Amino acid sequence: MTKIVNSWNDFDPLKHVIVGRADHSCVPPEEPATSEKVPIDSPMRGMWGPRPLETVEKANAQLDNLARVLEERGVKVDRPSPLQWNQPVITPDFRTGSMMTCMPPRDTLLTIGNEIIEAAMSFRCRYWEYLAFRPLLSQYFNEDPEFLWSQAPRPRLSDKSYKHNYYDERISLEERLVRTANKDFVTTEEEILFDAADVLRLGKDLFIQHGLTTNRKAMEWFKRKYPDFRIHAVNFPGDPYPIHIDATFVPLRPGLIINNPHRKLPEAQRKIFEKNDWQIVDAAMPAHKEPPPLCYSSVWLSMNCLVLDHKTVIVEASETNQLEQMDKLGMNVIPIHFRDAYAFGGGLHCSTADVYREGTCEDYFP
Ligand code: ABU
Repeated sequence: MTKIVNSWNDFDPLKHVIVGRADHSCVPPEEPATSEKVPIDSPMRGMWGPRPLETVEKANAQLDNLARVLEERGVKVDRPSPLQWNQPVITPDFRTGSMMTCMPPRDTLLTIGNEIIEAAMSFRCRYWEYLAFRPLLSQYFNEDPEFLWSQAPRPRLSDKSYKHNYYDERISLEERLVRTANKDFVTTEEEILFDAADVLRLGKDLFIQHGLTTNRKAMEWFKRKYPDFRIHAVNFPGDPYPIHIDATFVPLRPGLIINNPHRKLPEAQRKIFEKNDWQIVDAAMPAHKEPPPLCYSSVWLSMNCLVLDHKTVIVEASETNQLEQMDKLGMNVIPIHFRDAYAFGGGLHCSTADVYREGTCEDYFP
């Protein structure tokens, strides 16, 4: 019996990780939560169904390459077991035409110390996504006597969980920004909702983004679940589509974090970092003007890097500005091609979920 699960942050030496798979991925039908994220003039509006096979193969080739690079550096890599995602999701509370994917694992699984929590995600199409990870979690449970396997309260995702007619009209970018600043998002406070990728783990402190995929009730759940932790609700008023914190505020090592310069870090949080002598550096500008086709994420996947230890980081190979900045910040940079995977749910950090990093629960902000 050995210790398999342990991770308290995103920068201590990575020893064991899950890397997603793109097999059978679908563009899901519109639903209250996703129509929110798809811009009204996007070609993805109104279309759904299996993603073109050629794009799935290209994404898988890059995911496999990521797994290979990690293994070459001594990191153990596990892979999920994709379902046939083109099946409908039917519960007593809703019906939607298909599932989505088991990319990216970072949205579904949250590792805090020796615990992995299956998140309470707000997309109906992602309702069963955790099943792709069950064989792995079951194996960890059998092999690691200290592993805590948890699931946040399963949301019902009934109509009560969303504000309806919320974006029926064409909404300008300015209006979206006003709504973000007012913390006015598509989900209601009917039940606990969060994506794991909205949670930034820094030892005893969890910085949780309140946005399109995570609500206030989730913050309250985290406060009660972890009474010895400090839970910080963060809202980035410069982000018109606030979904996941890992292309906004990305720690590289203790004392250093890069910050999306368009997404205005609130003063209250800035003070916490500065008071404890952390350096907050504006991330380099993305090298691309647009995300790849059929991609839900923004060009800021440029900063969605995977930190292997306090000195080593994997960055997308075409993100030349980000590569250069990491080098200047004293990191050894491993560039790998990954843009073909972006459309399947995100960048290098999104596409992985921590199982084991060395290190313990530190208090970085005493
Ligand atoms: N899953 C990260 C996406 C963040 C962004 O679109 O900027």
